[in-house]
Amino acid sequence: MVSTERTVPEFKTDSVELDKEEGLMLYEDMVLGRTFEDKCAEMYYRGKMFGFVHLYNGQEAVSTGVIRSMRPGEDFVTSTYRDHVHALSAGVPAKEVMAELFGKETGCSKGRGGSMHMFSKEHNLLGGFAFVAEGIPVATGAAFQAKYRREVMGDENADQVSACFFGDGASNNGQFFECLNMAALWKLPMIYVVENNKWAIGMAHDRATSQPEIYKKASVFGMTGVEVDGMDVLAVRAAAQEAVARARAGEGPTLIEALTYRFRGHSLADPDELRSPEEKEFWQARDPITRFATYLTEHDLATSEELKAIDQKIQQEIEEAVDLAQSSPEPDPSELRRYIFAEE
Ligand SMILES: Cc1ncc(C[n+]2csc(CCOP(=O)(O)OP(=O)(O)O)c2C)c(N)n1
Ligand SMILES: [Mg+2]
Repeated sequence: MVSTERTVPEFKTDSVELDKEEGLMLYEDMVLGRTFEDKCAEMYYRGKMFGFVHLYNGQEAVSTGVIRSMRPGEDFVTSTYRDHVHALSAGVPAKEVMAELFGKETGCSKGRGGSMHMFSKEHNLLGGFAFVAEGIPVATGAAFQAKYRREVMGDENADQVSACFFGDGASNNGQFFECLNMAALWKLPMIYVVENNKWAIGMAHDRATSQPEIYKKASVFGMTGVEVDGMDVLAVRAAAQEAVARARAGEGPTLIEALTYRFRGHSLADPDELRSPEEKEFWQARDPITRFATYLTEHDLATSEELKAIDQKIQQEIEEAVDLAQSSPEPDPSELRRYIFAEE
């Protein structure tokens, strides 16, 4: 089956309000994600990182569109094992994410986590999780504590929103349904973002679920569910802005289903032989970065020189991140058990 059959909802850009500064910020964030991960692939194949490494190429508009519509560093984010780009959008410096991938002490999880366990207290990134769907209850808990602080303990400043990112495969997991129930019941400030890239390793989404239109599952809980073109950062941003406003106003959670695609195999160890060339070409033609670059130039928000300058700046930043990762020390074996519990 070719996963091109479901019509992607068209997003009309007529009512989009976007100034140059924000346009360039969104572009830069997506380029950062893409360039960072292309470098990861290079470093992985050169034997610089170990274990499984899952890349996000193709899905950048989802991370950027949602996280950059929140208050990075203040609001909460949880991810999956495909977590590097969510960490970058949340503001974790590229050098800390790269060092973590190299298993170094300077990594955001002090080299103890690796690719699938990015964490940053400072940025309220509550983790990448290797277990499918594991971030969903964690983010739901973060949303619960914000609501509890605000409404029960009277802390006016506790208006944080939580977003959790997970895949189409994860949406068949029990934790998804349990958490949607609680979030709707208690009107939690939650945004559930399902990144439907049509595949769970080698399992086609349409073969694995009774209702492939995941956003419709929200209605069972009386929750708002929306589908968006996940290859269009402006469409994702519009859906996210509405969801953030709803959550912040105490009106409860939203389920956003972003229709997207990963341009690489499930992990860097996957030969990616199951997906058809036609399917890959269909989605490749919708590359969110090329598409947004065209939007910016056509709407006189940027020149191609300005975009090129951003590309070069990011390239430089990634080179510096690799240098730091290479030159940093590994964790000391005598500190093997350090950071298992929070330190005073
Ligand atoms: C609880 C659990 N079951 C099974 C696995 C093995 N596994 C790793 S990734 C994956 C597929 C998940 O697909 P999806 O949620 O669509 O995310 P994607 O990889 O497409 O981003 C599975 C089954 C796991 N990591 N955790
Ligand atoms: Mg998937």
